[in-house]
Amino acid sequence: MHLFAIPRSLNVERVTLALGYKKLPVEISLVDPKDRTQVRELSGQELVPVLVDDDKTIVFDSPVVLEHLERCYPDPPLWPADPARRAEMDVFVDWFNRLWKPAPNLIAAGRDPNTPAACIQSATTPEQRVTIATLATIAEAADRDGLVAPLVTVIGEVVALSGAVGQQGVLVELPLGLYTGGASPSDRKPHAAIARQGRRPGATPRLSRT
Ligand SMILES: N[C@@H](CCC(=O)N[C@@H](CS)C(=O)NCC(=O)O)C(=O)O
Repeated sequence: MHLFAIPRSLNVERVTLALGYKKLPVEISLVDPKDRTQVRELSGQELVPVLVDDDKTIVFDSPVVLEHLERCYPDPPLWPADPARRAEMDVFVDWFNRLWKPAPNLIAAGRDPNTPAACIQSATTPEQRVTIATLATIAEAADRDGLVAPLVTVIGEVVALSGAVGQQGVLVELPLGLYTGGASPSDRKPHAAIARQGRRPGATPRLSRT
């Protein structure tokens, strides 16, 4: 089995940890971060980890690699046997992937830690819950507010709109993404009328693509 990797990659580490746990021998090739030719030719995409199994099956995307290893080499198992405990673990990993990991990764890549960020649970339904913070604090804030996966994380200046209009967390689907908050009286777009009324889109007809 062969693993294409880069150093200090959490996605690579979780695969190497799984390989180690399952005592599967592996040859590791460190990829030059500036030259992804080999990875692209093998897998059709540029990110690592990429696993080439002994039967030449090529697998990429670390959660998919873990599932592959579990399916092909079930002993010792990574997931609990009980279906409910398995589902709990899936939810935890989803939370980790969508919330805990992206913010520090973006900050490490140079994004301003004060960039507005929001987590939205059950978006567009009457159960919708929103936590607004910054890139540096969003994971902690969502945790404090008790939000659970699956959720959507929105990062960027669009998040600040919700504070600017002084309404709380009404979220309206837009032709090009999500609109958080209310709307100014002069905004004549259809989504603005709905946001001004403070209606929850889950309880009203959804806006359609225009
Ligand atoms: N969803 C993928 C993401 C893979 C990913 O983002 N890989 C990073 C390393 S952690 C990468 O190859 N980044 C390109 C680079 O660093 O140049 C996974 O979980 O494997």
